[in-house]
Amino acid sequence: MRTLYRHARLATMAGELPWGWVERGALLVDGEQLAWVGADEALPAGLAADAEVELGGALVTPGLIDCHTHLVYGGDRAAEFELRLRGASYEAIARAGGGIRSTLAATRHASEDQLFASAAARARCLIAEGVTTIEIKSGYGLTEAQEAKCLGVARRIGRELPVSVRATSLAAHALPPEFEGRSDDYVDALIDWLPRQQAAGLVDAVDAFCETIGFTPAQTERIFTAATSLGLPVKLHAEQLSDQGGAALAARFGALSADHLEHLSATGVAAMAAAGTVAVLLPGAYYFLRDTQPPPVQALREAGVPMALATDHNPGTSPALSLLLMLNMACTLFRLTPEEAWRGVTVNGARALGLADRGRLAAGLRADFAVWDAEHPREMAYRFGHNPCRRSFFGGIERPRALHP
Ligand code: DI6
Ligand code: FE
Repeated sequence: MRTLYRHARLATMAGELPWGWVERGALLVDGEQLAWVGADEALPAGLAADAEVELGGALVTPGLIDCHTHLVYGGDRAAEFELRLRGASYEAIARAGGGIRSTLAATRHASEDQLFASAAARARCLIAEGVTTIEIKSGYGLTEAQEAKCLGVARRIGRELPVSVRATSLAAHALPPEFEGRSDDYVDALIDWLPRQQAAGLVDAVDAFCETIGFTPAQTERIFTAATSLGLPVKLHAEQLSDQGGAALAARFGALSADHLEHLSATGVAAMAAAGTVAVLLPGAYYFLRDTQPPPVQALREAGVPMALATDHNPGTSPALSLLLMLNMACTLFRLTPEEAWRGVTVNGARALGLADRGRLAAGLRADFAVWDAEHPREMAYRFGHNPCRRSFFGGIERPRALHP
């Protein structure tokens, strides 16, 4: 079945033109894929469609990609937010057993169905904005069974909702209380779980939180050695609160991405550029923690490091459920251009997940796209608190219109 979508204004995010712009464009969808993308009048005569859909000049972009989320967890941290407003720091709360550990307890208590219900509700918020691919990390279970429960919920989101899910094992997120004072033993344990997580089809990549309140570079290196020997790609929470040299370490392992990067050094930038590691910028966490040191965007830009953008949705540092809001924050807080921000949630978001089949509108790629009530995508970087997504297509199939406002 081939369907031709005509009379669209396309921001393909592909090719040489800014935005990959096509003023009067068309998309030919064949099954799950785009069979042809170009100017309306240039459609080759031999490409017959079984059906035609008139888009009436509407703006069409690739489906959005949220390449860094912690969507599966129990409870919330609204009370901790109040504590922080009264002066407690994120690190101090974490050291006192709050923070990630309080979410750990709530997640362990939650059933698989409860976790699925809350995570699916969050995923629907992202889907409403045209998101078609979501990365979901574990990291709030921290035992083999609990981590499997959370990764299983991530997989179930991908099965039951019209969205692609990439599942990342982040067992090295925090030290569980059972391992107090024995962080190396915990690293041994989580390395031992990996082959079984992989055999169960629960994991697409491995991540770690390399930080003074997380895991050391030496521990991260052990985790990465284990992951890469299994053929699993790695990613890293690097240089969020301090410079641990995490990005350079990640680059040495050919990491797909290094994420956060507020405290990234020039050495780290150079290492990422040489390795082709994507910089995933997370303005939601920067904003919510009231950080004052933005990531070195100009240095990343000059070095040609691809920049992606994500919500980092998590209960502690970024309870954001809008990737469109991140477009605005990346521009206002980090000084990305609207086009860079959009590349961050499309083509570079795909690259941060190692997915070559999406993130642009081009022949041969997945037919994941969104239709907007807007003249130009820069409007979505400019406005905030507004969702003009009207329709979206996932693998060539229109998602229920009720999912959109
Ligand atoms: N960095 C973050 O910002 C989140 N995880 C991480 O490694 C915070 C997670 C939390 O506070 O629950
Ligand atoms: Fe994160």
